[in-house]
Amino acid sequence: MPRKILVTNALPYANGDIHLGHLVGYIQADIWVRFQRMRGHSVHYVCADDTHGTPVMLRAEKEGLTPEQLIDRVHGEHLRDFTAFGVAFDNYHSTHSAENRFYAEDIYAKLRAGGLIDTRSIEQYYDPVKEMFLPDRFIKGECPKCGAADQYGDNCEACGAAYAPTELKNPYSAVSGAKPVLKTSEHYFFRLSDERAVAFLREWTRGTNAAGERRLQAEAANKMKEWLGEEGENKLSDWDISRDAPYFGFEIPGAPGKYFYVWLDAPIGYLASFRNLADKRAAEGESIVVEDYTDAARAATAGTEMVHFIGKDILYFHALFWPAMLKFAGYATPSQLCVNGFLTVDGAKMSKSRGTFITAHSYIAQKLNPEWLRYYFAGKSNGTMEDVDLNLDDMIAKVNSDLVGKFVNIASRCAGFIAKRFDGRLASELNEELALQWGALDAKFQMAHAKITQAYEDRDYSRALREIMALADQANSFVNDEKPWELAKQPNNEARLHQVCSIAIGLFKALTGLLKPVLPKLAEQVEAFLNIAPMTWNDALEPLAGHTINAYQHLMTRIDRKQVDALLEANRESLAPAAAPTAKEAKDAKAASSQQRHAEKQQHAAQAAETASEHISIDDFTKVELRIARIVNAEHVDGADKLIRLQLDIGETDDAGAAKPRQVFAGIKSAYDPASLVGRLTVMVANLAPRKMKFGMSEGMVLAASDAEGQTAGLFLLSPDAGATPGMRVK
Ligand code: B3M
Ligand code: ZN
Repeated sequence: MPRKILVTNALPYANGDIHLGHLVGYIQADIWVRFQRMRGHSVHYVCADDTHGTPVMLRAEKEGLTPEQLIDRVHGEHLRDFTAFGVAFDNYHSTHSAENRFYAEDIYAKLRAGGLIDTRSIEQYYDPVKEMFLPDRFIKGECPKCGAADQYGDNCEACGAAYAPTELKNPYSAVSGAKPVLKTSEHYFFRLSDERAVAFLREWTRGTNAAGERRLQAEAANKMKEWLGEEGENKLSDWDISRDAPYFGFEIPGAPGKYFYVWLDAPIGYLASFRNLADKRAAEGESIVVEDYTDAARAATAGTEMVHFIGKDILYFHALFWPAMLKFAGYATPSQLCVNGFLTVDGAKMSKSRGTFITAHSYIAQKLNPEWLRYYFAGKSNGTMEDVDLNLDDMIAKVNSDLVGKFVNIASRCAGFIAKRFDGRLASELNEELALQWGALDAKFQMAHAKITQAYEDRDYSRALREIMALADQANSFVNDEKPWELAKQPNNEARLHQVCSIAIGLFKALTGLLKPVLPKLAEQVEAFLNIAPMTWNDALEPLAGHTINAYQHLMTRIDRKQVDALLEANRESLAPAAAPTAKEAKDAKAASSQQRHAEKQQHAAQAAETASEHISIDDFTKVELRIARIVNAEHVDGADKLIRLQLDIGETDDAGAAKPRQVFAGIKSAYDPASLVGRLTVMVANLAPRKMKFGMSEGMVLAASDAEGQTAGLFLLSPDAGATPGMRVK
């Protein structure tokens, strides 16, 4: 029975460019969609721009546009970029659409009828000049903990403290510079803490999809456990779903001047895009029954699935608010969440000054082949939430050796003979010995096929590609052993040459079919060259005996390091002062739990790093309090393979005047025997926020040197010259 799956990708914000960090999740989803379709399943694949909220409103104003004009322009840019990378949505819609308003109002009305909407007065900062309430990210001031200047309203990038914007010292509005005033206003809340919601989410977490696969990856399920707490416990807080005018969004019915918070209608955009798709298709005479996917009862009968691909920073919204909203509005809940990690480039956060904050558009403009990146990202995707690192040298090596050196090479070495000597016709029979060889190779392909199928299903594309490349190795050894270029020079070996090349072309066809979800463009070129219909998953391994193929056309070039350098250069920004960071509204959810705050903080940090310049001021440096420390004790930690527990004397004492060393867990066990450390001096960061670890509190950090890869060359603790004493400041 074919599966009926609605697949979505997270909706990118309509106020920024698509960059390679976005593409990880989109390429992963697109590969899965193409694979499922090749298998004969029915898939609708939709996405949209996430258009609402304060940042879009302010950005439009800055550019002298209406929000509608801004989101129109960005919509075109986003769709252009996805299309260029082969991410082939059936529909790319917008959350600022009639369909989205309909679903948002419908879901809200049903939640309200179900007693899950509350109103409450809350006090919030208000910009008296701009006459608007300020999201946390638009309030700045001095950190209440460490006093660092110019910190955002929710957390301090200097000391890491999290706080409410009202705790900032000398706050000012990042919009107008005015001193904000506290103002009360009525907000609407979705009662996530209702015990019905908690009970439902516990059960939903444990579910599986139609293929029997778990709804949530192991790491996501663990997060859910953490958020939901133990059975009987209720750790969820209600969710603030309204914002006051002025706001770019949908006004809440019956609540003039109140708007749905952008995150309320963002995921509803999945449904809106799907409805819009169905309407477009209906006009072309094709019918998609939307309710079979959206209505809880009908979806259960129809056996449809809804699968969301998202980044790990928005798990909280998709695993708690979203399923609960759908459930209590009578809508079908998600069958599965596929969560991907963040992208790093050459092991570090993407950076504008290094040129590693690479936009999708620049990659295309520099004429790099999008399928190189698809192949590389696929090889780095294993179906978990782990971060993905784009190592540019590694990408060059992989693409050149796997795709050009192994895969394309099979065809380029054999196709010419078929065209020149045999009129483009593949052999229809094999001699006994070659038939045996072919049989053995075919058996290997058949066996691997099942494993590759499972790997794609699991979104473990790296495993799939390893299997496929092992098959390519087999095919290459066959060609290397048979040496068609030598057969071609020998008299009376025409038949063997014909058969050998035909076998090789058959294997090449099979490899192409297996790679097709990852490399759709290349596969299309190969299908044209082989003169065959678009391959499905099951006919990839069908032999081509006696078939006539077309002339071989060049399929793929190698990557040249120069192209990659030019790409970095094109993305490198001068060391201009950091641009105002794009605020993300996700941050100001008042009722956010600390876990949500944590996820958001990670996002802020990532954003800050994206926009920060490479230089820091002396003030930034002096924020780090470095002190000489004496290691007074060092010991192994039970159950930790990397850590040593250190007691560090930096001259601090307790109330009674007794020495009070700091406890620090240091990841230096691979390099040091604890006994050898006792008594020596080193340098510690003394004002790092204390961190609760599994083994106890860690109250700082010691400094050690290591190479870029981390530790292949060892780890080296720093020591001061003779004369330094515990507690001295290092500056
Ligand atoms: N626009 C946040 C993000 O791009 C948000 C996703 C919405 S998915 C419904 O990370
Ligand atoms: Zn601070």
